[in-house]
Amino acid sequence: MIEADKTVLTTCPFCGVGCQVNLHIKDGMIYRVDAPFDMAPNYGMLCVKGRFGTDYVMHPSRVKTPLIRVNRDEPRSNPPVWREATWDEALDYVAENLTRIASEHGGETIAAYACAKATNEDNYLLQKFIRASFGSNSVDHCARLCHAGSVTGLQLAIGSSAMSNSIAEMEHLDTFIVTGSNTTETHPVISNFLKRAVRKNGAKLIVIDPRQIELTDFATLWLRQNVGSDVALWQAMAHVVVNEELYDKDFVARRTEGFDDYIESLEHCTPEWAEEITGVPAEDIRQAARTYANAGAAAIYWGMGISQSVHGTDNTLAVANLALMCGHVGKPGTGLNPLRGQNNVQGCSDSGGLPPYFTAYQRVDDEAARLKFEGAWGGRELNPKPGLTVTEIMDGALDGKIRAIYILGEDPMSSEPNLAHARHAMEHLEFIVCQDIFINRSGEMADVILPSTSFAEKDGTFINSDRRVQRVRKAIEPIGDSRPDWEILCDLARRVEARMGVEASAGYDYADAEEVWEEMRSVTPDFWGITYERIAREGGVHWPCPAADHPGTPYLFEQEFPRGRGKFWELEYGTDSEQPDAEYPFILSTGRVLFHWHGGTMTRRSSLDAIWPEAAIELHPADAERLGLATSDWVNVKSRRGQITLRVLVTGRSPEGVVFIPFHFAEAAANILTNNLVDPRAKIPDYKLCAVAIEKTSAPDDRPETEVPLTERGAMQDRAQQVH
Ligand SMILES: Nc1nc2c(c(=O)[nH]1)N[C@H]1C(S)=C(S)[C@@H](COP(=O)(O)OP(=O)(O)OC[C@H]3O[C@@H](n4cnc5c(=O)[nH]c(N)nc54)[C@H](O)[C@@H]3O)O[C@H]1N2
Ligand SMILES: Nc1nc2c(c(=O)[nH]1)N[C@H]1C(S)=C(S)[C@@H](COP(=O)(O)OP(=O)(O)OC[C@H]3O[C@@H](n4cnc5c(=O)[nH]c(N)nc54)[C@H](O)[C@@H]3O)O[C@H]1N2
Ligand code: SF4
Ligand SMILES: [Mo]
Repeated sequence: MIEADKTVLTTCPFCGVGCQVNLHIKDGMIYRVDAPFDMAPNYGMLCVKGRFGTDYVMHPSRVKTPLIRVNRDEPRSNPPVWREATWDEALDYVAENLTRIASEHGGETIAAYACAKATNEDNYLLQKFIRASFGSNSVDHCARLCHAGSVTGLQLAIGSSAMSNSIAEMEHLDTFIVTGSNTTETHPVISNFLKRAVRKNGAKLIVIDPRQIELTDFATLWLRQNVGSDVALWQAMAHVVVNEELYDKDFVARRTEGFDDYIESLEHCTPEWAEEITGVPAEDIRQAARTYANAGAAAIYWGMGISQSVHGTDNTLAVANLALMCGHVGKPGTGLNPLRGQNNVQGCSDSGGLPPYFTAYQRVDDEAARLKFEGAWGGRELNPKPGLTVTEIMDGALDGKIRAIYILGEDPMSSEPNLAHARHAMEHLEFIVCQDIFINRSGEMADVILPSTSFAEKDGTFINSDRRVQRVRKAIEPIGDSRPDWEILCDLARRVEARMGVEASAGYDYADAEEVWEEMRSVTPDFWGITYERIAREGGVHWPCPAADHPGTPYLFEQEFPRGRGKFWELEYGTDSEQPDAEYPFILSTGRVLFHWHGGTMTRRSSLDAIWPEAAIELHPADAERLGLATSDWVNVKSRRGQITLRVLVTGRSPEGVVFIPFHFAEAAANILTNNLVDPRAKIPDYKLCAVAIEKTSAPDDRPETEVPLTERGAMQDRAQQVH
């Protein structure tokens, strides 16, 4: 029996549930992870990633010293040749190049990717540095590739995009809809609460998803719509609610606007009309609408199936229209709940990691907000023009609008759609800095790697999916010469300011992460009442929390919406997605599996990789038969953008004509195939729909057969889901 030297309470670094974990430390190593039974949000539960996946922290390939690329005269796509550098050398080199580019081409040609894995304190300082030193507001992060559709839609409908209700309400639900969220694999602990609501409370669950996910086993009703047809389905549900007068007249009158025009626009959206488009029987649409509308309280949870679409904004508006109509917002057990993905994606947005906003959605083009930040940041003049988004930054690299990118813990070369386009854009850049714990695919194209500490080696805060500000606590010493992100940024910002000869520094002298939080809190009314001391006492505090004696806000919009009244938006079903044709006859949907994380930078360096070591394409049995394919056969999958090679997993989870590939595996990167077409308003790519062709091939020489046969892994995944 190992006895811990110490046990440190902190927050899981993987998903937006924000589970509280105890790291058990012996001789500077994490040797065990468990969870306290008395703490929200997870009350002792953890999924396989939180419990067994944090060993990436100690992987030998952690970057241990700053690295400078030697072969800069070669194309960026060539394998990098690195030389180790001291911190002084590397930071001076970065400061020199960024100041030079800013003076030659203007500060606005410098862009940054904030990091939904890093802390609020880290991200606050990144956006402060980029905005204050370079006058550039082009600071964005992976939320653009994630909930941008949800955010844009919800801003239009109600003026706020955070998840409206808390995780704690979930197990008491009465009725709820889960759509476009494979919750069991992506928010496993949340899915436990949802399953508990069904099992223990007898709650009614409606799943709306083209793929069979584990939650369909718990559903009263499963609507299996055609990929990308959501708007028609929700419009038809609204049609039923209006037709049968099931809407909440009082709520509509008191809290909303635009209802009359909206219902007029719905006239043609009958369930029969929607059946044609969605493939869902009209009777099921009626039943779903009645179940949701007639409930005393009903919640909607959604994920990437709604957001990641060329009509992600419309999808979200369609969802919001129905919720507003039925009055299922602003009360416990209701709400519009986009489940946030990354451990700190909510916090990264809240900390100012978005082009138009300082902290907590204070706009850069709002003069009062800007003057406040100018005052707090040494009087540096700030740019009132919102900057570019992630997808625009990539395009900007191609036309010279963007010359340098500072990437804090993101991996566009795995996560962007149409990687050939992304690679081309990266190749065009003059200067790329990657500040990460590993050299990921994007790092391989960088000029400099700055090694940061992982969550286990630093202090700070994360904000989870239900807006709960929680602590991250240092448990082990930094690996090698790595330093906390916030500290690196301060050191660099001081060097840039020295070169620019600024009169007054924007202020980068902090003793610790808490001092950074204190500054953030002082300029952010929504965080005012939240201190490290209070988080230690209460475990976590839900923002908005405007005063020390304010209890925090577990659910939003009780009295009114941030935009005043909730607004109904008229919608027209249509699609701009790439459609399958004779040459590319299958629809490709991409997403996740339980054991892996995004480009795999972390999980493929953890013990989880042994359980799920290889990419596979899910193929419906009827399609497999037609193509003469069986599980474990190798196939080439081709789209108009590129081709990958991987093995087949025959399963009825995907509907006929639709294939699914997780995007975790660099050797068969799904994003070589995906399309960089975006939603015109949210700029989010169409990750859930592009056209592909499949052909049988032989095993590639460079890809060893893995030890666990695919069939067994499929079964293992099913078992893992049942164990929770
Ligand atoms: N294990 C693991 N967990 C994760 C992550 C991870 O990489 N690995 N990433 C985290 C992040 S950042 C995020 S954003 C979340 C994402 O969490 P999810 O959104 O749950 O993840 P996806 O796998 O993208 O699955 C989306 C769901 O959308 C469905 N879908 C596909 N097409 C459509 C459609 O046209 N309409 C609708 N309504 N649904 C459709 C798919 O069948 C799938 O069930 O997961 C987080 N959790
Ligand atoms: N085909 C397809 N593509 C997708 C999606 C999809 O569904 N399908 N989903 C999209 C979505 S929802 C998302 S959110 C994006 C995710 O895309 P990314 O955010 O680009 O992916 P991650 O692999 O999570 O990148 C996190 C990086 O942070 C590093 N890191 C971890 N901890 C720290 C830290 O403390 N400090 C620093 N500096 N670095 C750290 C990790 O090593 C890793 O390199 O992918 C998108 N791409
Ligand atoms: S559910 Fe999410 S936060 Fe909880 S242990 Fe799993 S990955 Fe970590
Ligand atoms: Mo995400």
